[in-house]
Amino acid sequence: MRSAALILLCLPATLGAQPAWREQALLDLARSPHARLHPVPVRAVKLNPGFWKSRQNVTIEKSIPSLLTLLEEHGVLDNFRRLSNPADYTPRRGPLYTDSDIYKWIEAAAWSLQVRPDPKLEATLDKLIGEILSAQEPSGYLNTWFVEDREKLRFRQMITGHELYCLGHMIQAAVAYYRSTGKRALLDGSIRFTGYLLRDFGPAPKQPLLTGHPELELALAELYRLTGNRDYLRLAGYLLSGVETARLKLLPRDTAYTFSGIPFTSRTQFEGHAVRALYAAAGAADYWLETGDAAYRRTLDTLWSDLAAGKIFVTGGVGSRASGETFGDAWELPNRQAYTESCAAIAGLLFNQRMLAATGDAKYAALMERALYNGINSGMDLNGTLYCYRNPLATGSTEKIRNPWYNTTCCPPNLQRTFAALGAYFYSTSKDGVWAHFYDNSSLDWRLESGAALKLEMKTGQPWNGDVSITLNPSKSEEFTLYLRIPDWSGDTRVLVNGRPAPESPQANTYLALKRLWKPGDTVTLDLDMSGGLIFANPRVAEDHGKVALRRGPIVYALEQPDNPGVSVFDATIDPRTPIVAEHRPGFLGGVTVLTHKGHAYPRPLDGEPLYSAQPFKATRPVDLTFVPYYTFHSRGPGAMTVWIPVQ
Ligand code: FUB
Ligand code: ZN
Repeated sequence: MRSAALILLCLPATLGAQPAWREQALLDLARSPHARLHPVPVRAVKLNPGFWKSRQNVTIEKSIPSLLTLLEEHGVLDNFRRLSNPADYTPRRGPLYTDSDIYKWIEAAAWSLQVRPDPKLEATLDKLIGEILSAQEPSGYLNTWFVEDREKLRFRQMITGHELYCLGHMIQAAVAYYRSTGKRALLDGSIRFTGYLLRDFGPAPKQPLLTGHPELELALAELYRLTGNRDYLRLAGYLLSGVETARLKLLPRDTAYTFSGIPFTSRTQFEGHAVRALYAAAGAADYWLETGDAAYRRTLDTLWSDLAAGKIFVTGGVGSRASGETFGDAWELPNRQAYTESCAAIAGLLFNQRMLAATGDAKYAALMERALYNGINSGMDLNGTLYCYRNPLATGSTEKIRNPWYNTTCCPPNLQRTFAALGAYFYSTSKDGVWAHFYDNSSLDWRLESGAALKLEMKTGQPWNGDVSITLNPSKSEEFTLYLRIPDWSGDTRVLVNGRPAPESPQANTYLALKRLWKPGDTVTLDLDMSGGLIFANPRVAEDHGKVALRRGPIVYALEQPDNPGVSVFDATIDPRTPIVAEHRPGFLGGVTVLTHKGHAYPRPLDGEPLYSAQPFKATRPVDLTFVPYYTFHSRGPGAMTVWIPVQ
């Protein structure tokens, strides 16, 4: 194992000139030496009317404003105000991590300003940021929990205390607000707090540090990218190096649960708290993007395979056990008991986003897409005011999964920051061209890395239809490569360039590289294979054995009670010999394609049948089944729902 001190010495001291704030990407890898792909700024991508535009609209118009009201009602802002006003005797409210909720909300609102400038919202943000910073101590320390009687506990409860988790979200909010407005107040505040850490904490003889809830690692990497100050990356490396196990007297159960405190590079599987583990992996991927450390790459590959081979739900959700909010064993993927926190799916998205940037391998984009369209999208309802903490794959008739508020309200602003910035996940550049990762109506207004301006317009019926048309408008004719993601689900994809078949045949789950002299007005069309259909789980997934899930394009479907009167969704079976028919219903659930199927149910409802029988139960009663996109589940209120259906 390399010592922390050695790791620190190996890092070069400076980073080249940083782009102006308006030019900085969502994840700014422009100068990251080990990034193959470079994300684009949020403002460079406009989502046009279509699937994601309506989700983004509802986020900006309803979800972000209504959550601020709720955060105010629950005292999250007052927790700061009371500290700067000695006459205010209001007690602190909420769990110890509420500071992170307002920071995440600020991040979401900040990204939204790039999508839709809003002077009133910006003025609100300025005011809130002023109030938050008024509570910052002269030392730079800022946390509303570890004050007054609890001041003596600062950095003494590092497994559970969330101090560094809150700082991580403060930094991310500050970076977003700076990139959206050029305003530095919150950024300077977060730099002051980070400076406080750097002074007193680190390898011996300084005091030891543990993130406890990883998140700061990602934030420090981004703060390094923004400022060029390598000390921030060194601190991330120190946290990931996990060299303080002995000084902090950490037990194996602590380091497993928190996914911190032992060398990240010694990890061989995902375990413990799912959000913590996946944020740690995202932070470690950031560290690899900056350092190229091969041990990190090996560990990240091992962990990714562990996730993809046995620990991710078909919806892209993650986290099998509600108790402790943890990963389970491989293939332990329970449907109704699934914990699958919205934040865990988002953390998985962030991990895969970084792996994709490092490698350009479509397998990472496939997992991003699976989560985005399903297990993340389900986290916020169609009206933008109800949220899922858990996103199970089956519910009973009375489970209330969608709620306006959670005392632990980490998920709502996490969903908002994802949807507000979503366009920037769609495209990247590399030194040889431009990459399209996902397909929706959108315009890219950015530039190639040669410096030539590039406008690109994408028109599509995705995710309901397979047609995609892309018009490229480079400022002048230029040779570069257009990398098009051929989705893992599209077995037979046709690609035409200016009406002629692409020189190479597209392969599912790869990027098709179209290198040519591109001229203004050139067009590319894709015909994605929407035939879709059944998904079978590895038989080791005991819960799904003998069952199938339905998928069409990137969308996973569910059988919900309101669409299937006369049969319990738990008594329905699929007949694999009978077609699954897609039918678009423009006015239904915001406009969706439903799937219908002539399946079978048991002659009598199973809840009236014996628990055990010497004869097999046979579903012989023909029934018409209608499936809706999983992400819309419970749009009509709580009710029975299931993704996996037995095959008869
Ligand atoms: O602990 C802070 C947040 O609350 C975590 O990220 C979530 O999993 C929830 O436990
Ligand atoms: Zn959450």
